[in-house]
Amino acid sequence: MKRRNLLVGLGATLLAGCDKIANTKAGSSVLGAADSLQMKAQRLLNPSQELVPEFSPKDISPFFRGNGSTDPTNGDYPAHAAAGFANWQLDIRGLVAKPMSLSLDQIRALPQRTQITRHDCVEGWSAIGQWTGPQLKTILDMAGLDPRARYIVLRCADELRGTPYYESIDLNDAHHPQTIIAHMLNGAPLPVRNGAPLRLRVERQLGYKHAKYLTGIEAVESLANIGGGKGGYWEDVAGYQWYAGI
Ligand SMILES: Nc1nc2c(c(=O)[nH]1)N[C@H]1C(S)=C(S)[C@@H](COP(=O)(O)O)O[C@H]1N2
Ligand SMILES: [Mo]
Repeated sequence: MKRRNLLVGLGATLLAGCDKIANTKAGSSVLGAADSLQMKAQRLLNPSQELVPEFSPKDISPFFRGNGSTDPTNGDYPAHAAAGFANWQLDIRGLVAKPMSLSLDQIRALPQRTQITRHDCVEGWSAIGQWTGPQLKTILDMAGLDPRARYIVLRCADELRGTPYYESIDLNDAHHPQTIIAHMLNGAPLPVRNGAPLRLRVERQLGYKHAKYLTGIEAVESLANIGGGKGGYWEDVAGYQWYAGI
């Protein structure tokens, strides 16, 4: 409990500083939104985009453990891993004006964000890691969200008990400044254990929302036709809550 209080206290101190940045960014992105589709999509969002605590390099966990799938053996994944993920593509599809498929080079060429955050898994462990990648918002802005879009579905390459892993978040989390498509952990390409070559970081949510081995990002109006209709693998098979905010 002592450690927890310390972390909460530290978080509050950091937030005071980070808020200013968040406000500036939100302000400038609203002013810069010339595209009317974007404007309509953004009006649906909760304006509060406070940042979660970020830590310093000395806080980074010496080992960021893997959980769930840690070495996918299904489909093309082993061949991609053997090729160093040189031919990996991330598809942006669904309710977007311009569906697209991005290579890792294209993803690395976008503006990048690096953040040191704490990951909390419902199974009772936490780890602090430094993640780098473009904001999901940058990619969604490139593709142009349709005003009907209400959720972003994350499609993954791995399977658990024969079912591909999937997750979903609302547009508020999708546009949050700390929601990134990470391709690096602690300054190196993502290890296979932690979701190589791409994984979601959605820092206001519990571990199972942070989809690894990303192959697709799909904008949808409803989650009814995704998997069992509850919005994610664990939501569908084990009744985990869809909104896993922390
Ligand atoms: N594709 C995919 N993403 C996933 C999982 C998984 O099994 N497959 N497990 C989830 C769970 S429960 C947690 S806690 C984190 C673990 O991330 P890590 O392996 O980097 O620790 O990934 C999440 N994302
Ligand atoms: Mo987890």
